Amino acid sequence: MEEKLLVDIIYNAHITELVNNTHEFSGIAALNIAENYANLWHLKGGEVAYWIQVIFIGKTGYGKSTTLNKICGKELFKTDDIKSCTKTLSSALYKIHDTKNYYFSLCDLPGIGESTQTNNTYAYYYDSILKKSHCVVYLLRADKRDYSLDLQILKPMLENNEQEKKIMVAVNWVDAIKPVSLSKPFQPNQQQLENIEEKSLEIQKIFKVPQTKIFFYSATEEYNMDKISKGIIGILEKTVKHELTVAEQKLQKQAQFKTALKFGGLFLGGAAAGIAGARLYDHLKKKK
Ligand SMILES: Nc1nc2c(ncn2[C@@H]2O[C@H](COP(=O)(O)OP(=O)(O)O)[C@@H](O)[C@H]2O)c(=O)[nH]1
Ligand SMILES: [Mg+2]
Repeated sequence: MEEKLLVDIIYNAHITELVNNTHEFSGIAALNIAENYANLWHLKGGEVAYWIQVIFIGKTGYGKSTTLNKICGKELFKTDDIKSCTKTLSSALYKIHDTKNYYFSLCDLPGIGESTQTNNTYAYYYDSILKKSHCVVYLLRADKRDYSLDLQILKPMLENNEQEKKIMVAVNWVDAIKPVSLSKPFQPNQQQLENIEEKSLEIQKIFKVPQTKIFFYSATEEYNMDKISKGIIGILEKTVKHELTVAEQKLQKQAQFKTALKFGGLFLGGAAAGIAGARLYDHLKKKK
């Protein structure tokens, strides 16, 4: 079927820029992208690109853009953008190969919860987004109790056996949980911690999602941002496994032919990629 997803590329840089700001992402520079349909995107001007995609979904005002900006280390995504009723993805695109069109994409999906006629019509849309993403960060708010829209969007995603492994639930606005803590930098007080625990149980029950997939944080207070990045990496280690396995097979084949290809070269990337790449790679080998 013809791919109808459109991406607005709002920023383009090399992966080292992202890694310099979010160290947890160092292994991403080492990802080897399979040139298959799931990873394929068409660039303006007819060029094709292959990319690993992380997408942020959540109701307007929950902090998607703020979170993405913290990860990127720049104000790339407009915050408080209430009128973003387009259904277009906005992407910050980071190049992870010197010659090939291989990228890592951080994507913002605006517009959720602004239209009343939504959901059945968009079920197909969300499904195709899921298929084209390797990690879905679904945002909730720690200080809100209305899950009706999230039940319509997130729950079906979690019930999809093929796609469920891609999803993590990021619960933002932890600082706004009662009773509000006055400490600077923000640290939750004892009662907040208890309320976070209660909230976690509630989310586990409502969405039938395991605790290991739920991450509490605050984007503005920069509390637990590292947990979010590590959560993303944890998911990519599973969902991009195919690509890494293919890379490993290639490596073995080439070793048989006694080519002088260096390990680091096969796994792409600059100097930073080597160690982190090997780590990710070892980790996956151990899992087998
Ligand atoms: N108190 C608090 N405010 C936040 C937090 N995260 C985002 N915000 C604020 O929420 C508003 C909407 O954020 P934005 O990133 O535009 O949400 P988006 O619509 O999901 O992209 C902005 O004014 C942010 O400063 C948070 O963790 N705590
Ligand atoms: Mg936004």
